Amino acid sequence: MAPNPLNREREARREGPWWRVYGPVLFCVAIMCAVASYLAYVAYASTHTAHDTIIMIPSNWSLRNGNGTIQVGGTVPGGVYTDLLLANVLNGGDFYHRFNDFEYRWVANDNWTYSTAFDVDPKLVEHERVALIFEGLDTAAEVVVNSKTVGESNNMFVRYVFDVKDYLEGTTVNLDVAFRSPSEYATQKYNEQAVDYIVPPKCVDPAFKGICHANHIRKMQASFSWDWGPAFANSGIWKDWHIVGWNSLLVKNIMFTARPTSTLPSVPDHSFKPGWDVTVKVLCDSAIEQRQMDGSVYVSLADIFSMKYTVTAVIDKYETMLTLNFTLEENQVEMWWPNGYGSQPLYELSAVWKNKDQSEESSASVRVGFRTVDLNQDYVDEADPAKGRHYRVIVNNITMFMKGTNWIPAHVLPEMVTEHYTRELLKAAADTHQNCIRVWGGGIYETDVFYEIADELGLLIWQDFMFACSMYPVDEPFLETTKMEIKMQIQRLQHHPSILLWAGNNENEAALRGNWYGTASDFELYKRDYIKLYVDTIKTVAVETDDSHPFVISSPNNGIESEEEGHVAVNPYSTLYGDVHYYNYLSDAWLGHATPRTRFASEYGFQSWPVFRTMKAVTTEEDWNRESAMMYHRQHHPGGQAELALQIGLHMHMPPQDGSVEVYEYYLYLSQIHQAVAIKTETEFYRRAMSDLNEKGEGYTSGALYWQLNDIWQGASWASIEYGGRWKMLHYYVKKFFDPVLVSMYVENEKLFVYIVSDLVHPVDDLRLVIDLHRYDRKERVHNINDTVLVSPSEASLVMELDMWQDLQMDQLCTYDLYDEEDVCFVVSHLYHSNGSLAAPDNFLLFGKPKDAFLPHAVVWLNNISGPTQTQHSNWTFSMTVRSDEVALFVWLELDCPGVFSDNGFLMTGDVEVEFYAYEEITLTEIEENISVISLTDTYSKERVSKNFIDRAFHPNDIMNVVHF
Ligand code: BMA
Repeated sequence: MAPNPLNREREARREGPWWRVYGPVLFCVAIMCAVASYLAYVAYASTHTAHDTIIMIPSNWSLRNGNGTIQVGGTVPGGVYTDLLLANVLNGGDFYHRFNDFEYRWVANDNWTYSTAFDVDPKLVEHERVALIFEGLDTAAEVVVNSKTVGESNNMFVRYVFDVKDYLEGTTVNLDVAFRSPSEYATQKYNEQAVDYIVPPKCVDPAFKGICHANHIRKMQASFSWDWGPAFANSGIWKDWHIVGWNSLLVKNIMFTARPTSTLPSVPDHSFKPGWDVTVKVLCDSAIEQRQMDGSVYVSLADIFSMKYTVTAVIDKYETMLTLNFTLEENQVEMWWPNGYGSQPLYELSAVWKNKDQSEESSASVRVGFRTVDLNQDYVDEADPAKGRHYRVIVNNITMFMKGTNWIPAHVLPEMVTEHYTRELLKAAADTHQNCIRVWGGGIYETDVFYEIADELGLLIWQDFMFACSMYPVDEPFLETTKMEIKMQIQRLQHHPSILLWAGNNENEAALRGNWYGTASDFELYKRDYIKLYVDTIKTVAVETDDSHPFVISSPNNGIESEEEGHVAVNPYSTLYGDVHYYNYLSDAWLGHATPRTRFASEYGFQSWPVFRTMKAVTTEEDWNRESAMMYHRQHHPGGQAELALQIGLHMHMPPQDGSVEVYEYYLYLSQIHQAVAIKTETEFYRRAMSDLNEKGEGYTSGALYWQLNDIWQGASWASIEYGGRWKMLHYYVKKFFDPVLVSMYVENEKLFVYIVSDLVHPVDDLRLVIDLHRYDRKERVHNINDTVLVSPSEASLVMELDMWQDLQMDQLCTYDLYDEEDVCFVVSHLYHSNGSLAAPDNFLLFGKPKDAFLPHAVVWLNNISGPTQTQHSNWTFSMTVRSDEVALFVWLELDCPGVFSDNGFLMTGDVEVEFYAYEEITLTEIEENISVISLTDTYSKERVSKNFIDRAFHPNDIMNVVHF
């Protein structure tokens, strides 16, 4: 499971002494740097072609610490941690090994300088303007050219352009980028602010094991730690950079807005291709200040449209925006659709600037899509405004239920995240029927390639601005840099069809109203600051820069209602307005009785641990105990260990601690079962609530974004995918509970309610719904009820209401010794088309708790493993039959090869055919040697497992390595 370069490197390190391991690594890195520099140049040159313009990207960097005791090679783009790792200054195997976050903390506490020297083409300085352009500096740095300071940075999310024409004396230029320790810088800012008043939190919760004052530095907030991640506060030139000499305009971004010229149909009609009024804004860095400049812009859209515009650029403070309009006729382009609603056609849009005498040109190109987005907040009942407002997403005139999740940084060091890994994670979202990803506000504005992949996969992006779980300063420099950040990020990202909306912050309205950081005694002061930052500054800049996407001030938030209540609502978690983040670790998560019937659930979740194979890579034997220091170290959520133990213990037997590795593995596995069923329960609740209101006006739920998709490291977290890419049990459940058609069951007042929820835009009739009643002690169903049903489009409807005693006859069919009937039986749903194929994934509901249920021990084994074959999913598809001698719960298959199973974590009442889709070439023998299978009753006792193993007569080809170490 290692799509990430760091993991591959880890493998390499295990294999030999450093010189054998690092020799090739360093050689490869050197080659890669040279190739990357060249490719960066080519990439830059291809999107920003220049006639007379000169662009240079010198690549020989070195790195030294504050007092010069450490001097190593530097990588740009990159970061200090990676360079120190490659130079073997940081050791200890895997970057995330054990307590490395503590052991490497000194790196964040030191100052670091990147230096390079290069020869300058004398022609460069002959240009009107010569600038050093950094697409990203992380974070507080002084930029020094030939011993003179040319500029400073203080915001990781801002693009810096430093004028250097007057500093490039001589042929060789020395460039230093001197970064201040991020922790020391943040502390200084906090102290300076505290002279006036404190902008809290004073520090993160001790459970985070983090660094204080992230809110005082414009940097990835989670790099100072979070409740799912470690503190590794990096420094470095983390994005591309170059030196440019130019005379007129340098194109840097293209913004794109398209509005249909006719009303879009309210049911998707893929043959309908409306005309579009298009506005293209070409954003340029100008070589001269405050003048007008004549020239021309050539705009082209794929091979559909091209036009030369003669323009007079009006230059404002070195920045120029050229606005060009055109109209596309009907049938010229196809519409872009979110995942599940149609395809994602993308069109190349390019703009080429040429100055008047055509001596200079510069260009950029982006891929765009044609769609409309809206966040509708109409009253749910015009006649009764007290019932609140909708919060529903409308794309291309279709109201769509948002199914998705929240994205955090895929690694604490952005330079470690490859395009391949980003694609794998986003594809895992799309492959599980998701259509919306919230880029959460404590990470980074993601890479261009992240949004390009989202465009391709039809994933709508709810884009937070990077302010999370804190109060923030509002001094002038802070507001100034924030304005630049918001404007630049919107200008960079706005053209992507995947962008759904902008949101000002994560949970800061809720934090202020709920007094999370002790602000209540000075509420008015902090409220004033809140409004100054998010309303007066961020909202103003966002709305001025882009009028083509909705803007909301916070998440959670009551939308229009929050604004009407003065931006800090009395209850930002209102179920009648806006979105809600809901976490409840104390009540029974498998019942979910306390879940709020919100308009839009933008965060909810439960923790689990990665499986043993993942934990093993960064731990040693002494850590393999759920109470070990290591496990507490990697549990950053305050009270998280106890909450997990509570939730697991509510439903399953917690294996007694005997110090064995098996018991440790069982604990990790049980945590994943708890999480998968808990989030399934809650998500189904939200989906069932999409079509009606209760008497309080709650309902019309229109989105469920669980917390969280991915992991930043190997630790306790809410993620559905482990660090490295392995799907947790939850992610297999996501694929089922987000299916366009869901059969969902729950029990209330001794009745089984069966809903069908459909996101399909067309009705489906002639379906047969079967509810099977099963006992745990026999594989054949004991009763079934079936009916023909019709699935209405975009609707949740109650299709069966069964009395547990009269209809399901549980009092007769589910008795066993002294067990309650509920503890002996469970139900499984099937929905079939008339031709017998499945119209929805099978679903289940356990009436009792497995720990109270009569569960015979199940022996599960694998039979007939074969492959590889080529399928649409993978070139290396393996198939197998999973068998069990009894009903088996939460059957879990595991392999170390990157790839996914067609199903996992399932219930077995008979044989199950499963496929494994390997991402990389692997042989049948490797699969057979590596695969393992476990089910719930294996966790009851090691002895019982081995006894059953010995008792049974197996076919010699059957595989039954119940636990695999
Ligand atoms: C919300 C998020 C994150 C956090 C998660 C789990 O508060 O916005 O800040 O990681 O819940 O606690």
